[in-house]
Amino acid sequence: MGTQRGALVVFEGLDRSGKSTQCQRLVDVLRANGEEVHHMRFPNRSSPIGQMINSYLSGQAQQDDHAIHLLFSANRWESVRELEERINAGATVIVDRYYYSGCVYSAAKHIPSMDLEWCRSPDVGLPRPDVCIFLDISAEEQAKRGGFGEERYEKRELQDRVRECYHEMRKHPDEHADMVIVDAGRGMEEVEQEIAEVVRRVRKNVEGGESRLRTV
Ligand code: 2DT
Ligand code: MG
Repeated sequence: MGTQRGALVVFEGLDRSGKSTQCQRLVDVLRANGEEVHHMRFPNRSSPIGQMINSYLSGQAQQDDHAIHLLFSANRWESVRELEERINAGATVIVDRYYYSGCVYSAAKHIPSMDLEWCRSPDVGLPRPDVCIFLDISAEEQAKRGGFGEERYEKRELQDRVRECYHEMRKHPDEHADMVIVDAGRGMEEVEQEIAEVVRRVRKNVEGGESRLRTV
């Protein structure tokens, strides 16, 4: 019998939803329990493709909207082997943003040739998460937390459209089964506890279930 595979846990949410903080906390707690954990985030700005993405996001470079969309997807594909290897070696892999971000930030631009389905297609075949924890935050709460940064997508109007696209995406039959909404407008500890519960349940399912990793 081979090694029991690990779970693939994805975090999604708008900017200021507390996503990166909650990811880090989960990683820390699991590691403190002696678990094998691998933490990734997309975009991974360190690769050559990631550097192109970073230049685009920071406003230093321009890109056609389709081209940048495909670069974000390519940035996931260039990590796919590492992702699969870690999972198959038994690690819990925790990912901060994945193809859901790829879909919704692009679709929110409302470009006719870039609907959700088109946006999703270059990611078809990637490892499918065992759960996508969607940290949901209202426009009001997001505004209260204030301080959008300077990057390209950190604008009120686009963020509102991104929120709509996340909820739209959740209607897709596959996405619906995987996406768990967590109300991220609450205190950090409360949100953390709910996430821990979701992750406990998912890891138990993976341990008890069919070991093969599914694909998007
Ligand atoms: P961070 O602030 O989390 O670094 O994200 N984005 C992200 C996309 O438009 N497409 C994608 O595929 C991914 C992964 C979301 C930087 C911005 O990049 C957006 C916010
Ligand atoms: Mg950001």
